[in-house]
Amino acid sequence: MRRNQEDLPVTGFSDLANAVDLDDLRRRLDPLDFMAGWNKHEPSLWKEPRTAFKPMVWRWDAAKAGLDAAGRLIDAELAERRNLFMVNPIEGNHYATLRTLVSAYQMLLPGEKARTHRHSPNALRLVLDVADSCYTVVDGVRIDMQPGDVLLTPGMSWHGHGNEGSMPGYWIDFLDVPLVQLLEPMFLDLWEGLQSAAQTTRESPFVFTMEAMQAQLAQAQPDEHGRLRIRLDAPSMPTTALFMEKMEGGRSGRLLRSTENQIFAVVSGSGSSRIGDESFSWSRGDVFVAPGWHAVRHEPGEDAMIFCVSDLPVHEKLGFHRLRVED
Ligand code: 1HN
Repeated sequence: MRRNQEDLPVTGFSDLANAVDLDDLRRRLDPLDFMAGWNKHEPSLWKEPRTAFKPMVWRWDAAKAGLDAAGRLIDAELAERRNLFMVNPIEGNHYATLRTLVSAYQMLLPGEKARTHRHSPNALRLVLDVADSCYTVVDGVRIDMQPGDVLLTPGMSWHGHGNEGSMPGYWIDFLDVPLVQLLEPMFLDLWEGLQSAAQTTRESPFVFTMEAMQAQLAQAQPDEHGRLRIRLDAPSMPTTALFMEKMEGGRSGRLLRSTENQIFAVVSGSGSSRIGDESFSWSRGDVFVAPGWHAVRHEPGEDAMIFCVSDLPVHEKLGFHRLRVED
């Protein structure tokens, strides 16, 4: 509601000047929408990060069963996107997976189209199970999906999906929507139906194929923390860092604590990870998350590959990033 100047309390400075004690002064400041800094309800600063978001795991077998049931009950046109969001179960949250990021499992049935739109949030997907002819159209270019591919749809790029194959297609979406909601530069435009594709390709700055990532990993040297991981070269994604990490069964990693928020998706293999004080087991298709400043250690039970989406570039660009080796 718009407040007019006339609705504002008429409070002269003399009223403040006449305050007899601190309680009285606070009462007189209240209607002027001032809060006395010595009277804060809760501290505004603290010694170390203390995120409300919780470490969590979401299971692919449950998500698949949910999506298959949804496939009987709602079509992609009506749903706009048939997806299951991974909602961090903290008070007051109905959407975000972590403070800045959201992820969802999505499914498209054979013959279905998910109509084209564009929005300021940056999006990407990790392909789980698809057969032939399941694709995304990004700015008029069709990119066919293969399992393990990472497909980018940067902010304000037109994107929609189609499935002309014989099997349902399943993938995991990752977006910086909660960050955009916080900063508020949200824009959305809708296309009429699915944008047609003038060309089809598997070679584009918007797709990292499993073959290409495997080849790059085969050449990679362990990083300073002993991780065999590559960072996907994605300059079109200013808010997220994308990593593919290969792990050897039985070989645990270092215990690392970083300010970034991290979502991990299991591409292959199984194991468990310590996040903060908890331990989460995982296998192919599962998604688990480490909110900022939680110590993380991966403990693969067998050879595994894990994809990570992190808001690291935001922390780095703003000068907030810190990383501590805990062991
Ligand atoms: C979106 O555009 C897609 O294009 C998936 O498939 C998930 C979640 C929030 C906002 C936009 C998609 C999304 C989304």
